[in-house]
Amino acid sequence: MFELLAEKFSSVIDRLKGAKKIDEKTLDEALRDIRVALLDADVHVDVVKQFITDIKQKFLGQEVIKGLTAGETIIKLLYDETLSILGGQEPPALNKSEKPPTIIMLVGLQGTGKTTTAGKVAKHLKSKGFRVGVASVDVRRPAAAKQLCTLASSIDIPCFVDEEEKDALKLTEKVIEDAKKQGFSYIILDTAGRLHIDQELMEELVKIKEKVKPAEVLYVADAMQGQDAINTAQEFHKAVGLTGVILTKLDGDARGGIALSIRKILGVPIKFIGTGEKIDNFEPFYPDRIAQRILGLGDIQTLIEKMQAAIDEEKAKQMAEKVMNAEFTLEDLRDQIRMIRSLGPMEQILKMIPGIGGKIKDLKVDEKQFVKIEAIINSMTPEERRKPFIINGSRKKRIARGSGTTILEVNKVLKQYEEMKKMMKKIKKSGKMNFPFKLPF
Ligand SMILES: Nc1nc2c(ncn2[C@@H]2O[C@H](COP(=O)(O)OP(=O)(O)OP(=O)(O)O)[C@@H](O)[C@H]2O)c(=O)[nH]1
Ligand SMILES: [Mg+2]
Repeated sequence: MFELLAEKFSSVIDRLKGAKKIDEKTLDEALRDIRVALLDADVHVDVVKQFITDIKQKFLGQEVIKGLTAGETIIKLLYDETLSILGGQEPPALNKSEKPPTIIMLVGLQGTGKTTTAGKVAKHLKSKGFRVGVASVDVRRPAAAKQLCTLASSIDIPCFVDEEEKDALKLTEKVIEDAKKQGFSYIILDTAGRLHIDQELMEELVKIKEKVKPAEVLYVADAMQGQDAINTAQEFHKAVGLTGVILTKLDGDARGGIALSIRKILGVPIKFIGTGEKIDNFEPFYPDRIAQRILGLGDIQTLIEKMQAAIDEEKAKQMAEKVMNAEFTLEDLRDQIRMIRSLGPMEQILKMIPGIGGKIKDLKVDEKQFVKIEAIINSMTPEERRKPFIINGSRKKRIARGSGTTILEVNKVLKQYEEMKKMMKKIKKSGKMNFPFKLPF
């Protein structure tokens, strides 16, 4: 899946990559190719239109991203926009009922993979430690109940059916009542497939929904079905009210347009994907993985690293300038502490420095000390942080109270800061750093 899109995108990306300048004509050409690729992949025409307009507007309305060329900026925008139509970075969570069991109802056209998916969802939740049961209210197909229970027993999950009951609503009442007595966290409810949009069958689904009050009504969509599936999904959404989508058969060689369209068109997220017939061929929907598959994983990672490097370099430069101008304020001290602490525990960081590692076997760094320094600086007003000389007795008292420390400790931080500043002046004068370099705390 997505090979076709990936191929087309990568040829556009290769063309853009090196470009330092991009005029509107080049941009339009690239976007035209992308538009054709998306339409060929069966992405909904409204989604394609919006995608192209957004990228063009964003590119023309912003500066080139720091650290990237103009071409790379477009690639980054393509990635961001793809990610956004897929639903952001993280897989969306499952809705839960206020009190258990949470009922997850699966609906959709015939043969899209509802029953298989019921087993997959059950196994997924069971592997997370939940007690799960499955139930079938499919009265259309005689073998439907058996199919679900066979699948459930293969993964050791209780199955609730009643092959005698032919009335869907009565059946619903019965199986759900039975299942609820078992103290499950989740019950997955498999429903009968509908071949066409059939008013009567839709009403039946609505009634089942009213009866069981599911936290999720998930539309099981076959990714190989293209545009038609989207139109049907809209009908389902209108009639029954969906909370999300599960895309099945993503392992097929179809064009994959539905993955890029369905969330935008329905306004509900894709929660899981099925990637094969086996019960383990199933995973939460990670928009970033799909976006990277379409645009080329390597390309995106390189871009992100380049941006990161540009940002870090910029920060380091600013800091060095401040040091050289001896403008180092308490705010800068706090930033530095935060930065160092974000790297990990202090002892480990110090041990990684060549020449220090072996010598400080017994070194104990009191991490709490850093927390305290931060709290003290946080309790100062911005003016105090920039001009510490204004901090008199009553201000010290307020800062100590605000940070849960003592005046003594506030004094200590101010002294340490002064020492650091002095040290920096020295570095500036001599132009070099003297070792051993002693941290004042
Ligand atoms: N390749 C592939 N096949 C799948 C996937 N999910 C389901 N299938 C297959 O699709 C076919 C139909 O699956 P079912 O689970 O019976 O579909 P259903 O929606 O319950 O069908 P009805 O109850 O008749 O509406 C089976 O052959 C499954 O093995 C998937 O993610 N990938
Ligand atoms: Mg079925």
